[in-house]
Amino acid sequence: TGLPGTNYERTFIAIKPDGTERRLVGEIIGRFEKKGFKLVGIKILHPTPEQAAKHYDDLKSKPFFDGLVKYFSSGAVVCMVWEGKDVVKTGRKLIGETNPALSVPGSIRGDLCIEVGRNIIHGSDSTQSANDEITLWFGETEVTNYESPLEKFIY
Ligand code: 3AN
Repeated sequence: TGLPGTNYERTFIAIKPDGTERRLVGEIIGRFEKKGFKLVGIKILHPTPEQAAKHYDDLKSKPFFDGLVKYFSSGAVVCMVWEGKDVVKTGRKLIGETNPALSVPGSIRGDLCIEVGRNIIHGSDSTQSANDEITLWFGETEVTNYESPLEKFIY
């Protein structure tokens, strides 16, 4: 974005209520951190059904939409912004396929969950939806720009 310390693209990652409830927050953050991505925004909140519906607006014609909104607004969600080279695409790889049954071992869903309707984590599927989702969940002052000199060991 041109701001100091902001050299790469960003993605929106959310740990859904089942992930939070199952105490997988540290595990999931650890995987993104160990990969080398930079955490630039984080908060925990209990979404309203309205917020959940807005977040999944592109899926509103799907038969599972109502259940999805109920699930996403059923408890505490950890909302994060992660930054790094190709973080949108690579973040999706770390997460695995939408259906955990098709997710390879080693991926978050492949290792940690079973059901598509309880797949513990969300990650933006494009840089466009990343921007939209970051704007939906975070205020401008809630996402930081900080220099990370140790990134010279990553890039
Ligand atoms: P992803 O989360 O991998 O981007 P999307 O955007 O197609 O996948 O779906 C969003 C969420 O909707 C999924 N994470 C999952 O919780 C739910 N979902 C997707 N497909 C189904 C399905 N066939 N049945 C039930 N829930 C689904």
